[in-house]
Amino acid sequence: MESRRAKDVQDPSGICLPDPAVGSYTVGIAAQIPYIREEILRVDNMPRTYIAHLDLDCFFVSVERINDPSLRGKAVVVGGSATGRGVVASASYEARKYGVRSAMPTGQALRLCPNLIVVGGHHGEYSAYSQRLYERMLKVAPVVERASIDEMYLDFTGCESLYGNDLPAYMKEVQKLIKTDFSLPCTIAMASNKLVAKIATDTVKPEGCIYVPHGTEEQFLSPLSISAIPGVGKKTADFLNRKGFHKISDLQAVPLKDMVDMLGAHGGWIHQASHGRGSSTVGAEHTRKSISREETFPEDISRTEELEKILFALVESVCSTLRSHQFKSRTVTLKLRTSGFETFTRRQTIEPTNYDPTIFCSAKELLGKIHDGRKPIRLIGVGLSNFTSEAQAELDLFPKSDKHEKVMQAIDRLREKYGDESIKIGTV
Ligand code: TTP
Ligand code: MG
Ligand code: MG
Repeated sequence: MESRRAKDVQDPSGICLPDPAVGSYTVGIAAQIPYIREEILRVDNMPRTYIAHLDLDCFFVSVERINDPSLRGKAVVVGGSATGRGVVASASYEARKYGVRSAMPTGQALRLCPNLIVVGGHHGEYSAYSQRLYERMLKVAPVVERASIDEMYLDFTGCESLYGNDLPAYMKEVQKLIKTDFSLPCTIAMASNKLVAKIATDTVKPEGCIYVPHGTEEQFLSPLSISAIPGVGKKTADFLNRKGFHKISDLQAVPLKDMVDMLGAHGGWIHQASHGRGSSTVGAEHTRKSISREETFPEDISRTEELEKILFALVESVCSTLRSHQFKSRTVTLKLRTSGFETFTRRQTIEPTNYDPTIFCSAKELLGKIHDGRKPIRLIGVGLSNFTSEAQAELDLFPKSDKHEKVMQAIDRLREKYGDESIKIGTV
């Protein structure tokens, strides 16, 4: 039988790699795990990447404190009711001293902390703050990626001299700016990649600021608990603990092959993460193929009118982002999760638009198809995709309503000047 010899193939990046079809065992794993291949392809003489991860501190509580300053300095949670129903969405750091945490039943939180103040949520407001902060951060960093309602990555690569060759000091300025202009406390971590920056944020919360110098990633991670790695949930942590792994340094000592044998492809990811290797690609929102927002409710909601109210706030938020990038969307997706964790999605194709009422009508219609007005719902989300530029949409033979566009442009200008709450569109 003809023996197959590993032959080199020229990768488009210019680096020679063994042909995965005939490669060694390591290449076999690498071929199954795309990010390992990505690591191999990374070229050394690239500019240093400076990625900041920003996460607002006890976000929902912080917004409530803006509206009611008497809540400052107190043990407060947003979510659930004073009678103990529902779950905690956000807990103030004063409440956390008693062991109160997000996702904990409010009744349990009240038992741990009898003086706890329980506040209902204002979801539209949280989305509005999130949107305004994102738009402000687009003026601070050249590329910004929103990771959730209260966190984002900012890519400062190449901006060192612009900020006095002291980006870590500039992060403190950004933190101050957010406190002054938005009255929101936040934590910022800067590192060479998104993973290390995200892990670092949690080590200095609240109101912390940290820089993990390039080349010290492994050292920084080694004393941390394995559960600090995003993706190491309770199940994986318990499994690894049983095997005697507690700190990230314990994982760093395990060869890739053993890690993959233990946990499959997930083990490959954990191996990379434990060594502080991660992606430093920060995606600008306008390069994304979709824009979506979702809300998990502190208490399940069944009433259609209530769901529609929240849905409208979400639609306003996604449409405003869409317009800021001069895009129109052809596809509207609605997501619902029931109290029993069943998730439903439905989508609809419409004429390209970025007009809130049109997208809301579509989302409302989708909601009517999945929700019977009785089932308790814990999460609702809306997504827009299948984008076209505003200019392209005009060429797409769809009649364009000039009047609607002018109204929305005027609304966006007013919101920019006076804030998102300054003007509201009726949902009737
Ligand atoms: P997080 O950033 O995870 O939490 P946080 O901002 O309240 O606190 P931290 O200082 O630790 O960052 O989530 C952001 C918001 O998302 C949070 O304020 C409320 C909401 N949320 C939920 O509704 N349910 C949840 O289980 C979690 C974790 C968050
Ligand atoms: Mg937060
Ligand atoms: Mg967060």
